[in-house]
Amino acid sequence: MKKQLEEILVAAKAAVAAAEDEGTLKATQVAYLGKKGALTAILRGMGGLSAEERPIIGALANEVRGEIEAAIEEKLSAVKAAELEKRLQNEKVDVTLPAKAKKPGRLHPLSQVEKELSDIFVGMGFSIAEGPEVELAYNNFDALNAPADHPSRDFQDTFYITPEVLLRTQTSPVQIRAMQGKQPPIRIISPGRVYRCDEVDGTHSPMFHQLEGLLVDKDVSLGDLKGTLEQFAKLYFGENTRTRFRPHNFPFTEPSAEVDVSCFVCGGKGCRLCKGEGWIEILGAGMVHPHVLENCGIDPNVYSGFAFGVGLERVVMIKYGIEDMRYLYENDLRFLSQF
Ligand code: 2U9
Repeated sequence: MKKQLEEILVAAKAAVAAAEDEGTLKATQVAYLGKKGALTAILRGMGGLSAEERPIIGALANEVRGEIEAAIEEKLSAVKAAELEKRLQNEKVDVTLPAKAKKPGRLHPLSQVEKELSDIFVGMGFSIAEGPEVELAYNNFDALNAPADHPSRDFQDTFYITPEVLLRTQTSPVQIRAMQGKQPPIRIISPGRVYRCDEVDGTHSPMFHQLEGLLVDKDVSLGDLKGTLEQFAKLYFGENTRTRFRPHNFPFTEPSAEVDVSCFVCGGKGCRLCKGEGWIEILGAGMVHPHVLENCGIDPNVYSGFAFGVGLERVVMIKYGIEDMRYLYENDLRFLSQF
């Protein structure tokens, strides 16, 4: 029996040494120390031993059990440590590897210019006003002193939804809504989309963007308009920029003007951008027509105002030397990522 016990010990130690994972070690434990295991079978046979032999074999059997248990315990912690080490190796993150470059997005050039212009006028005390793109013909034309036979009202120039409802052709109805709601002082700008029945080409699109401004108060003069737009031109195009007002005609302003700025590339000498003129047309403006004030419930004998409008596509194209407006709508990243 002593020999059998020694053989069991050798075999169990060999099995433990050969085991490489927790499962095999557990199976080895059952095979040697479990209820139906090899050592238990020996202990069961001890009944046939003499009184002298029994304690000796008993002590040896306990010793063997202890050794097998200790071997299993030791190997188990070695296997667990190895498994942990393997997992740590596999899950290792090399924090020194260069990160994947992120390509940050940016605002569309039209949005950038809208923000730049808005920031200047907000800095002068104007608030930003918005309104619907689907408008009443009354707010878009009648209230703005454009009579029923005005050419801009033609079906060929305006997208009508019904005879009374249309896609706004300018952002001026936003200012009409502002005046209908309150008495002066009013100082607002209205950036936004507008729609006209135009064929698409390098300088036309049926949808484009405007930014208009309106100031109504007591004693507002043409001098205030000139000062405001001169200051705007200097802030946007540079301190040395000069402005020029040329007489024009709009139904909603009287007097009206087209406003040029001295060319910011050549300073007025004449170059490719200004087509040799030295001047670039940038804005339309004028004193709000008394009929427009009256239409909105504001007394033109007490109040006066000025208004101006600028096409944002035109400003973007001049600023960046873009020759065809269609680039602005194609959403081609090769174009957009340049701004
Ligand atoms: C109210 C009264 C008057 C807005 C104005 C212009 C002159 C103008 C053009 C610029 C380029 C249109 O996009 S464009 O083609 N705009 O020349 N706009 S005065 O006048 C107003 C607005 C609101 C109540």
